Amino acid sequence: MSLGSSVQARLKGCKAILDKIRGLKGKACITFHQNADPDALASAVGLSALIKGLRTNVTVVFKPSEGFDVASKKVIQALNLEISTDDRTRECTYYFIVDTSTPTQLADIAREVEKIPYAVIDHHELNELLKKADLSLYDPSCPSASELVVELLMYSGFRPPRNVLTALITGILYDTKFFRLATYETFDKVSWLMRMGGDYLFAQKLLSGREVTRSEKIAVLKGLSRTGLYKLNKEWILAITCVGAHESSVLKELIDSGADVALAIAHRKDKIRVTARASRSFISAARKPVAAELCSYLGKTLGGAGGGHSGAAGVTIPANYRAEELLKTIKTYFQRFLGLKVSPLEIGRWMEECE
Ligand SMILES: [Mn+2]
Repeated sequence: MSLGSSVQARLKGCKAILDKIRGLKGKACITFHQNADPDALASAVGLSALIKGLRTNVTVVFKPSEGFDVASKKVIQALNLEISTDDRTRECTYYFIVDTSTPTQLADIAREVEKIPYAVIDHHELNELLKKADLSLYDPSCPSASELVVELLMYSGFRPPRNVLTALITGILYDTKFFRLATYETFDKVSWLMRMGGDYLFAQKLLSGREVTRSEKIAVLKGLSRTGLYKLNKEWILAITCVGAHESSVLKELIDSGADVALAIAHRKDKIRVTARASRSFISAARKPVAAELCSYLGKTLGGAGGGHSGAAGVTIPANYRAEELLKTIKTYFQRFLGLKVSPLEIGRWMEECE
């Protein structure tokens, strides 16, 4: 998709969603992916302010599918954001699903969403919710969902309160990894948020002062010590590890240390969660949304559901798969989709740890 055509599609999406909001009645519900990060949080908060601003008689409630992550909790508290959860006295008349690409990411809310018309505002690669959506504002080339909500705000003429503007800056900073993934449009939007009263410095401070807990340090060190290394043909490196928690931190270290693709496998109750990361250089050489495609392939093949972005994705599969079967499926993906042969470099201990 060229940038020109995606701008046009987004304008159309903005217009349709604003028309919908202007005609809303009853109770609008907003939901987003489980363990919501600041991008999901800010998108929801921005959208909620917009709906309330345009339709004072509409009730807006948040339906978090499984709560917020640590960074989001900090943003909510520091900016004093109002998260109005459900009173359950009335049914939702319309749903807005933000920053989410599969029904699985909505956990229990997925069943409810099925029965009610919904709009999708999202930027993930391969979105499975679009098929049944009433309306959508969707652009996988947009680095954050918050930017799509900012576009709605800019287009609507409504000016949200300062704390919401600042929250949207945190959403953008978070998903662009402090502008490393920014496009020129990202800067336009952050500039608009600042001109309207958003506090960039505060947003930045809120996200950067991260303390690493002892359990996270141990998880990272364990994850690294168990890692198995594989060659993808001759030039690329695949790293696989098995951890109990803090997958993203372990994977970040692996990619920073030179892995082109890194996978963390974690047993969760009756499920296995596979989290994937791919380096920028590998994605551009492959010309494919590698992490998202791999996770969606694993989901389809092993009976789960997965998705995400080209550089970061996840999939949940049933717990009855052994590490060896999983590795075989991973090998098939690289061979079939990318024409890359997976061969061991140093297999590490991840397989024993995963049993
Ligand atoms: Mn996002």
